[in-house]
Formats: sequence, structure tokens, C-alpha cells
Amino acid sequence: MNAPFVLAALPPERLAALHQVERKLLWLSAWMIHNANHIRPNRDGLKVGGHQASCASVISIMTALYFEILRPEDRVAVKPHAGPVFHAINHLFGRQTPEKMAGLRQMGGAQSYPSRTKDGAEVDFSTGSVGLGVALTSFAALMQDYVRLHGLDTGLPLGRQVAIAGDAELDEGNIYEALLEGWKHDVRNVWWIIDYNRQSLDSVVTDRLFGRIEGLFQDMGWNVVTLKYGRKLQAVFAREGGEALRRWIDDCPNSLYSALTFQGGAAWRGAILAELGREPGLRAIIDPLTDDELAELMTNLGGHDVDYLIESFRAADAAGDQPTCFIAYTVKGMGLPFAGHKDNHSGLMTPDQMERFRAAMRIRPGHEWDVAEGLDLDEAGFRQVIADAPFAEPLTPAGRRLDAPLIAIPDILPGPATVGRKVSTQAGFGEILAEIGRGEGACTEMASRIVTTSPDVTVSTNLGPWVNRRGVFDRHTRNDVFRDAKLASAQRWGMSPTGQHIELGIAEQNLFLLLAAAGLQTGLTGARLLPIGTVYDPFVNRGLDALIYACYQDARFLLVSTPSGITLAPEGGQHQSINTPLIGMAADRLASYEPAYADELAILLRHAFVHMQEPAGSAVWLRLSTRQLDQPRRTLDPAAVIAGAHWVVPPEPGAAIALAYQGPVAPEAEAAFAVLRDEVPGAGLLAVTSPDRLHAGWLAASRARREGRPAPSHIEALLAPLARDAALVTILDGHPAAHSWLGAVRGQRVVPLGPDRFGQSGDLPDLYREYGLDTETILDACAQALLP
Ligand SMILES: Cc1ncc(C[n+]2csc(CCOP(=O)(O)OP(=O)(O)O)c2C)c(N)n1
Ligand SMILES: [Mg+2]
Repeated sequence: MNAPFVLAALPPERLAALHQVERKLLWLSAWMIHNANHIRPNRDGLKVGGHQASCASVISIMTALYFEILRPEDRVAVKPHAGPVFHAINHLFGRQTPEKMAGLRQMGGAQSYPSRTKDGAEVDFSTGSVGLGVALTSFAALMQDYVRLHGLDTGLPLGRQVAIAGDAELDEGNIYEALLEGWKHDVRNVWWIIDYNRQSLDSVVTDRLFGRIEGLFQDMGWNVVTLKYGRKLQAVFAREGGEALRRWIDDCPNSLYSALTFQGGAAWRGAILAELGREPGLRAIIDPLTDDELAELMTNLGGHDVDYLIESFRAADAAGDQPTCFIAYTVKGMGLPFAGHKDNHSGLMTPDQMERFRAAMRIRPGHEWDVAEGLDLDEAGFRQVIADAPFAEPLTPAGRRLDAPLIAIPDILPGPATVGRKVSTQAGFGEILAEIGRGEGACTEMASRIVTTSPDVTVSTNLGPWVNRRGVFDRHTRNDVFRDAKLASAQRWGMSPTGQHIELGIAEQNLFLLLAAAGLQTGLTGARLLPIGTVYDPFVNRGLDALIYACYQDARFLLVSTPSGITLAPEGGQHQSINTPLIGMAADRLASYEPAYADELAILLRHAFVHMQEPAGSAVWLRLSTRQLDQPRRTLDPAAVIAGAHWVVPPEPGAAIALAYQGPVAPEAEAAFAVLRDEVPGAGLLAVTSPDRLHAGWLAASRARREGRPAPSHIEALLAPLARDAALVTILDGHPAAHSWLGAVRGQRVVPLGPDRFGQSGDLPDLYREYGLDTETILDACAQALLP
């Protein structure tokens, strides 16, 4: 039998020092917000905001973590509203400047919610949209295991993925999607620490909720550690009358507990004595305490007891790598005048309250940012306290954000010849990826770095052949039963730690969170990956906030959405996408494309692998189709395809009209163009591969011109040969607004075609006719466009 693990107690002097850290963080976070709202000049009259109560609630938890528990290799998602505490911690570690803190919520200052791209390398995961940062840590743990099991890590120790979460974050459905998926993948090394202040934005949360949530975590294989009472209350509970007091607090509704906390000691005394006054021993506990001491005792919750927190974290650490949820009871606004008040979420201390707080904190005017101001330790002593934290050690001499060499991408991607065949872009994608999957020649390295994932649409998005070659990832080897039994199946899905496809259940937010985690691995583990996720195009909407979230923190991945548009014909309106081209245009850090033919696809797929590695690159999105098209024999200018459009038939100078198409409606556009060209000699036919890139290029050129740097954009150059008053007829299987802006480039008339209503079941002739994508409608639109 193993000897029981004995945890070393925290030396009293270290505990006293950590109380000083708590004090400092409470002051700095409150002051940062106060300074932004009440001291800094306000030019526009807008409320600056900030969440002093949300910060105060989590001070002890973050002190315990950052100054005792976390190791440099651990990665943390901090609840968005604790941003100022996070900035203050970095300041103590010498990783944040007073200038940035004084600039909280100001341009160039510290961000309201921690941001990887704007606050820099100390931020492991951006947060802001509640629930997503929490769930991301689970996928980061999965990806860290992936990296390690594929031997791609740099040899640095691999850490724990930690989320410091608000309790209301657990109302977000994506949390439960992530829990279930995490269970399937047997994730480990994840900690979620819940700041259970029983308050959200609007109010106090429902009683008894946590009984449910605790059970949910346990059902998902998590270890649940509830830290309800701090050591002072625990000691009192052991005395005569203590058990009754414990029962009373346990039964106290959240709202009453909050109200009493806000009212303070006298109110506590009145309420306790009214109900428990006759309980033997009770008065001996209560009577000797002053009102302030009683208030302190009654709010001595587990999440405010740094010693108890540290011991609990250490115990969980010693217990192994099982995912662990800590439910740390806290008071929102602890230590501040509005502690416990149900409306305190956005509450700010008044200047008077701040002055009283300043006096209690012993902060002299002009010394607000000084590291050791107002503490019981001198500066050298306090700096030593900070230096003694394991987290003070830098992860690498270059800092916390890692990097990795570029992965070589061959000049031309392999793939079977497509000319002369009928091929869809979706099938073309599957074929190229399957060829890469051979891992031969110039593709060897690239193939080893691709990781694919899909929310239960792996087969129907044509990833199957790739998966057959590269296998499905699982921490444990699991045989393919069908294969072992020699039962015929096109899918050979053995699972092993070396597999390169991560199969997800149908939960699109999980897809995007996994892509985010995979796409951040260069910075997190120093392992550069080429993540590819496939999804049905309409269901991008289902995961959209997670997609935006992934892009916001500059994760690099390739999204392949297919099938798309009403071209999916018989499948019906719920599977037919309309708005996705507009999403592609409006999403920052996401270059979106829709090729029509396999040659364009090959160029764009290669570009994606390059672009997602470039420092100034981004994630890439390819919107593909299942419609099979006869493939043209031609030579393309890759730069034009990447820039967003190329002339299939260039217009003659001064031409009166051009027809622009995007994606699988190419045949209808070509047929219409053949008629048009007879009637309007010199007309041009433009293939649009990316309204997103065209529009971005146009805006960039416009900005550059305003700054005195003339720089014609790709679309301006393309349209230049047309007559000034030429007309444009545009067509895509998506919302026509994606193209209608083209008329603004040179002030030309546009007749935009594309579905703007929900689709329905049908075949292509019927649907294209109904939604105006057929050749006849295109010709009618041309006639309309040419009217004087
Ligand atoms: C997706 C999303 N919806 C709404 C908000 C607005 N919002 C910000 S904080 C918050 C409540 C947070 O409560 P909790 O997580 O308990 O944090 P704490 O009590 O610690 O402030 C809400 C609704 C948001 N940030 N993200
Ligand atoms: Mg809360």
C-alpha cells in the first residue's frame, strides 16, 4: 500500500505574505478601475466601466494560484471581468507597466478583458464571451496531449490548463457540450475553478443550483472539490452550537446571505439570534465578536481563504491528472463597500468610498501603483515574496509565448488530374487531402503537421480518405471492430495516439473551440500544426461565436464548410446556407474564399497552408460545394485567385458590361455570358473567388490613399478596363449583398443576383429558377443592367 500523501503546511510567514499579496491585488484592481472612471479625463461622457466587485470576489483564488500553485508551463483562461486582477498580478511579476494599468480600457492601455493580441504574451487565452474561455481550456488540454503523443513538443514541461470561471458562465450551453466531448476524449490536466459568488450580472442565482452542477461534473468524470467554508468558520462549526450555525448558513437562501453580507455585522447578529438564539453554545460564539468580526466570520467562505485554497489545490494536484472542478464559495465585492449587494456587478465605488478605502489600505496620493505601498512588508521583502512564487520563473528566456519554425509547403499540392472530369470542390478537397495524406516527397512534413477535425460530418465532407490514411486520434489505442471482423467498410477508423483526425460529436461550438486550441499550439506548446476543420456551411452559424472567438485570439486554422448554398438542392432549406459569404466578409482574421473549379481550389488550399503560418496571416475559410462541374483546361494566375477574382474572359477596353460569378453557379453564368457576348461584344466574365479579400483589399487601398499612399486594389485594377458607366451583373449562391458593393468601386450600376430567402427542397433547375440563379434570370438581369 502506498503511504498517504502528506501535504506540507504553508509556513505562517508565507501565509502572512500572501495576505499582503491579496491586499495589494484588491487595491490595484479597484484603483485601476477607479482611475479609469473617476480620475482620467473623460472626453466623450461615456461610462468607462469595469467590475470592481467581480475582481474582489476572485482575489484570494488568484493569489493562491499565481503566487503558490501555478507553474510557468501552466496555461490560464481568466474570467473576463477579473482582467484588472490579472493585470495587477502581471505588474507584481514585472510583466505589466503602471502606464498600461493607468490606461485600462483606454486605447493602447490594458484591455478590459484579457486579450492575447492586445495585452501580449502573458495572456494564454483571450476571454470575454462568457463560457468560451472556460471550455477552451478543455480543448487546449486535448491538443497538448495530441502534441505530446505525436512527439511534436519542444521538450519544455507541459502544463495544466486552468480556467478561472464566473459561476454564471456555467449557464452557457457550450460548457456542457465541452464537458461531454472532454469526457469522450478522456481529457486530463484541466482545472476549472469556479468563483461561486452566486451572482451573475442581473441578480443572485437560483438556490440549489450547485447541487445539480456538482452532479453534472461528477457524471462527466470530473473530480469535484467544493470549498464552501473557510478555516475560521470550520473552527466555529466544531464548537458547541457550531453545527446549528452551519445548518443555518447552509439553508440560508443565496439572496438573504447576500443581503446580510451587504448590511454587515449588526444585521448578521439580528438574523442569527432571531433564529438560533436559544441554541446551546451559540451565544458563546457570537457574543464576544464585534460587528466587524462577526461580519468577517460570516463571510469566511472557502474561496476567500488563501490557505485553504492552496491546500485544496495541492491535494488535487497530488491526486493526479483527473479533470477537477473547484467550487469556491465567495462573496461578490468582498472587502469593498458593496460586498454582497445584488446590483454590484457593474457597481463602482464613489470617490468618497474610494478615499475611505484608500485610507484603510494606507495608500498615499501619488503612490497608487507602487508595488509595496501600504503593506506590512518593505519593498525588498515584498519583492522576495513575489519572486518565491513558482510562476515568477519565466517559461523560456524569450517569454511565455512560444514560436516554431515554418512548415514547408510544396509549390504545388498533389492531387489527381481534374481536367476532363466532373468534379465538385468538395470532392477535389478530399482528393488533394488524401494525396497529401500519403506523406510522400515534399508533403512529408506537411502531412505530419495536419490535424483534421469534424463534428460528425467527417465522411460527408470528404475527409474519409485522409482519415483512412492517417487514422483517428485517441489517447488509447482502440481497434476498428468492423475492420478486425473483415466487414466491408470504406472507412477504416482505428484509433490510436498517433492518429491525426479528431472526431467530434455534433456540436459546432466544440469544433471551433478545438480549432482555436489547435490553432494556438505554436504559441502554447511550440508545436506548429496545420489544423483543418470541416462542417456543413449552414452550421457555421451554430458555432459562430466560437468561430469569432477563435479568430479574435488569432488562432490559425483552415475551415472548410461544405456543402453550401441552395445548390445542396434536395436536402432542403434547413441545410441550405444563405448568409455565410457575408459572415466571411465581416469576420476579422479570417480570409474567406469560394472557388468554383478544382484548379482554383488547389491554389487556395495551398495558399491556406502558407497564410495560416504567416505572422501577418490569418485563419482561412473555404466555402465548397457538392455540385460537380466539368473542369476547364486553363492556366490561372495564382496571385489573382488569392486576391479574390480573375477574368475568365477579360473585357475589351470601354466594355459596357461584365458578368461576375462566384462558386458553383459558374455554368449558368458561362451559358448566359455566351449569349451576352454575342449581343454586347467586349463584355467580360469575372470569376470571383473571394468577395472578402476583394473588399478587404479595396478598403485597404482606400485607407492608403487617405494617407497619401496611392495603391490601387485588385478589384479596382480588374474593373479599370470597363467603361466608366459600365454595368455589373453579379451572381453567387449566397446573399447578393456579398457582391452588390462592387458597384461602389467605380460608381457603376450593379444588378446583384443570389438567394435572399430561405431555400427549400428541389432540383437545381427548379431552385435556380425560383431563386434567380438560372441562365435566363442572369440574361434578364443583364438586359436590365444595360437599360439606359
Ligand atoms: C456570451 C456573453 N453574454 C453576456 C455577457 C455579459 N456578461 C458579462 S458578465 C456577465 C455575468 C457574469 O457573471 P459571473 O460569471 O458569475 O461573473 P462574476 O459574478 O464573477 O462577475 C454577463 C451576463 C458576456 N460577457 N458574454
Ligand atoms: Mg458570479
